[in-house]
Amino acid sequence: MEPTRTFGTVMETPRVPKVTITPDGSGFSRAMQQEDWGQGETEDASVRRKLSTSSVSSTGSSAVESEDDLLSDNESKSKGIVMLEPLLDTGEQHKPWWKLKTMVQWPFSAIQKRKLNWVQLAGHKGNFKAADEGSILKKFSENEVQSFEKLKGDALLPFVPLYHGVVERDGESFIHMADLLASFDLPNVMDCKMGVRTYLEEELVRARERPKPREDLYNKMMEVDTEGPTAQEHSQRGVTKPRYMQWRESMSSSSSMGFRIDGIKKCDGTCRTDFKKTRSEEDIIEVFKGFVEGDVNFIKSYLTRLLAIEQALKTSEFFKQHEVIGSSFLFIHDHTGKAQVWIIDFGKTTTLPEGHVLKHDIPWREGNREDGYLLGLRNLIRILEVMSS
Ligand code: I3P
Repeated sequence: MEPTRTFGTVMETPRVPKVTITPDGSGFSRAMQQEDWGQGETEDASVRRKLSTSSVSSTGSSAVESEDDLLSDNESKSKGIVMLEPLLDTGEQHKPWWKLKTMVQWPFSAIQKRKLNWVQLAGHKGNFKAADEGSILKKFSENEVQSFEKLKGDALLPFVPLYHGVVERDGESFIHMADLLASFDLPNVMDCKMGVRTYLEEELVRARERPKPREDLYNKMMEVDTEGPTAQEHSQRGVTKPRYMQWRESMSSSSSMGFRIDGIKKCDGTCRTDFKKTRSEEDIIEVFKGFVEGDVNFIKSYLTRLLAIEQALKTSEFFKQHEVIGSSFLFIHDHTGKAQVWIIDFGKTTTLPEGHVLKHDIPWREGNREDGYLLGLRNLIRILEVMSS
């Protein structure tokens, strides 16, 4: 029997298989089947085509493209499908892209697992390609590239993935960056999306001028709360993107706390994104406890790192001059005791006009572009302080 640590204590308990919950609301778990890998060339090819004709990245899509352009891609994303390209030693460019439900148990061998350890969490459904050992390629996004360029020499540099520049692969542009998981052995990963607002003001303006109700977002809303959509949204079976995002923020802790837990991947390969209604401090603490399996040392390490980030933000010019939307903290730890927090995803991080700076800790009113990032960080710090004491 394997010892399982609970918060503050160590108990002997049988190892219970982790529940795997699909983000598409199907509500059941299963290991990934062979058919998930080889499903029809046609669908793969069509998704690949869509990807290759757009600059969609995990977070940068909406700023640059209309909702129309994104819809079909979003349909697959909203079903929890992430696109991964296997890192194989030979012929990798001729293999089909693998379709993976984000919520599956990994059926990979240990070596494959290690090679795919950069698998992203839901909520960051960007398109990644394998690169040289210790690095990954992420679908190009102008905002993200500009952010990385400006972060060179900024106080935040030690907290963001190492950026190696933009590279071309198979006719597409990718951002070449460090694989944050590479130095971990079977890492546990948690993604917390920062900010009280997760959409850009320009998305709001666009939706107002040209409302585009989306059925996939309506369905996602219905999966969580059948009373979520308004009568009109029910009748049109669609909700606009900002409306969905605002609803997501209010259902979770984004609006109230300035951050939300978006996904967790444990070292056993199980992955959860069913945190849409995780809003209260108590619920958040429970999730953190489960994530670190009761080991308060991880909480302390995370806290130390968040405090360092808070200090860096105070002097960061980049932070002052940018509206930081949809960026996350990636919490990573493994059985060796190593724990880190990284700031990731700058696809929706936008430069403010000359002379405009943000406080990041005052309420958002349309036009002020405030993001509530610091509110989120302070709440996270406070919660971890409570836990570590
Ligand atoms: C998604 C999440 C993503 C967002 C995506 C949403 O909702 O808010 O951040 O992508 O929009 O569907 P959920 O977490 O409930 O799955 P962006 O941050 O890139 O806007 P999308 O469907 O337009 O990709």
